[in-house]
Amino acid sequence: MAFSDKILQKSIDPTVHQMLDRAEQAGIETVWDRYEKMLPECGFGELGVCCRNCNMGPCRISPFEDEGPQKGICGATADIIVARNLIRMIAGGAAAHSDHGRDLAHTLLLTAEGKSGGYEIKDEAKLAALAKEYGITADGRTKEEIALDLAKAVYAEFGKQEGPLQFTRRAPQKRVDQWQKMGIDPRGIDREIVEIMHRTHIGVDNDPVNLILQGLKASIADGWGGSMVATEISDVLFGTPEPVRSEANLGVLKADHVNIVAHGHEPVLSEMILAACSDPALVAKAKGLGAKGINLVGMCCTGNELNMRHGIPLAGNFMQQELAVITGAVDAMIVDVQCIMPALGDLCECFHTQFISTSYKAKFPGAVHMQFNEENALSIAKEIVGSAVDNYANRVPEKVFIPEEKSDCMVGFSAEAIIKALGGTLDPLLDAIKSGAIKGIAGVVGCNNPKIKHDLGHVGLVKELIKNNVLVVTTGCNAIATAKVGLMLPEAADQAGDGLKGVCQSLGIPPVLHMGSCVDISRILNVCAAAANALGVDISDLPVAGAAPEWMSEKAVSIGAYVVSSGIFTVLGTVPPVLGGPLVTEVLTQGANDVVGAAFAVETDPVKGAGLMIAHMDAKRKALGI
Ligand code: CUV
Ligand code: SF4
Repeated sequence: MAFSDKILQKSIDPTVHQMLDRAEQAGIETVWDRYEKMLPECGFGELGVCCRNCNMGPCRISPFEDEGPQKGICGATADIIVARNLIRMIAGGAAAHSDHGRDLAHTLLLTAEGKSGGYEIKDEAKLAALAKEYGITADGRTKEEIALDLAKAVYAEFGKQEGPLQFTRRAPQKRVDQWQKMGIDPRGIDREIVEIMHRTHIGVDNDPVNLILQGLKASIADGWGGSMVATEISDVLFGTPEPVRSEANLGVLKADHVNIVAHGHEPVLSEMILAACSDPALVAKAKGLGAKGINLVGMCCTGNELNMRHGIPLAGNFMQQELAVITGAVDAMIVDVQCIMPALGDLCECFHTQFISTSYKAKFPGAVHMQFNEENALSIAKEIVGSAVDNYANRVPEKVFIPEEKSDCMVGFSAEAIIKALGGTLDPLLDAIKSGAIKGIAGVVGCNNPKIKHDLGHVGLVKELIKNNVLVVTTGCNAIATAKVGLMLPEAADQAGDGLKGVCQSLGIPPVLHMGSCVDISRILNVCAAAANALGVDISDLPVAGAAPEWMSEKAVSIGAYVVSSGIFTVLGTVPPVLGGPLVTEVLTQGANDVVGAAFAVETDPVKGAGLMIAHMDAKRKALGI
């Protein structure tokens, strides 16, 4: 099939070309069309100089020094406005991740009390390790008793008035000392987020640097707090991921099966949907309607959670959520929270797809709401899946077109699984770094964004890194992008430089390791902390770097902030709305080095972005004398 240049330039993924062509023929709009209609995007917003924090405004600062307003009505300068807006983005992102973490703590609590409907404690070793970390005695107690104490302790982290957050103490002592010196060692997770909202209210904090420090503090409460809670408690309840084979891309949909897409973030829902999909009565019902079975696939981070733990196929990343519906083969799109486009409502009306929302926190126009709760989790999940199965009868075969493309992948590299693959300690990895076989480790993460050719940022950057012997660890939509192009196969070692190739071949691992969903960036922090502790240095001394080549969400802003606060140089592939504040821009790209030993860079070209990361690793290697 030949596609127009207009379509080809939107993505590197052939399934996207096919679906966009279909959409065009059917006169259906997608995120790319809406993006084009939005152009030119608001220049004030792009620069971050628009303020709506009080009703004397809205105010916007002129980008020209000798023309137009240079201060808001209250007197706020461009830097004040930019800093306030930026840390409000961090508050939004940290709140999203941490509320996800809180939901997991809640599920653990109910499970320990015997009140949850269908959950159990799957990873007792992790439960014991976490209990020890929190000073909870395990001797002679049942797993439920231990879990109850742990759930209460973890729950308390959110509303704690004074610090510290327990998991922050996994960071090297030098890092913690520096956070304390700068006043950014966080207290309760909720408290830091609330303090951002307070300090950005009109007439409170009007010092851009002071504002940014609070942003970093809240972001640390996300990365080493809320997100880490989400990851660790998910592992206790659902199992710590281990290497497993799977598949990725829209080709995982099956024409002769009931197709259910689980989209969103929290495994609390998706784990139960998975359990319901193998319910014999529901499978029989699907067969009774002429389907061969029920095919559950994942989208975005909930997809990553299912993929890492169970090898459930990944249908696609953020920019493919509408495209899945456009195949005409999706009988239900089941969502919970985060990164779910409200556009899905109207779109599903053009097809038979049932759009099912499940969280009281996230309702959508055009969706059927089936409220999920932990107490009756399995029975509600069965109802939801039952509804999807019923809807198979409404599928219009002439409207079905499923692209063939999909790739195999090997996923499930939790920190524990990586250490196991290395033979029980991090030493072989550290030795490979010392010898130079591996130049360093890059965490490449984050969303898709129509501002960048879909997946080009992700794949272009990752390919350049592995070619230069950089081991890549990944989460989120980058993980899905790299899985789709086969970079998560051991055979992809062929695309790596000789040193990395040798290491991957001897261990039988891919050069790109899937570490999970966005909250699982906490797994990357844990690996970095363990490596730094093993070498007796700070994280900022390691030859490591981060990148978010196609980021778009507020969560990504919080992630970037905590990764930099953890001492890791980070490259952003889309421009953050800060350039209207020269001081803020300087602090983020330079000054942060003096505060947390790392800073941001912005580079929209993926190959050049990789180059910045490699140069950073070379400099860190030199400083370490390796
Ligand atoms: Ni939470 S935050 S688009 S699904 S990575 Fe994907 Fe990941 Fe960004 Fe959202
Ligand atoms: Fe304008 Fe200041 Fe009000 Fe913002 S807080 S809208 S800059 S007056």
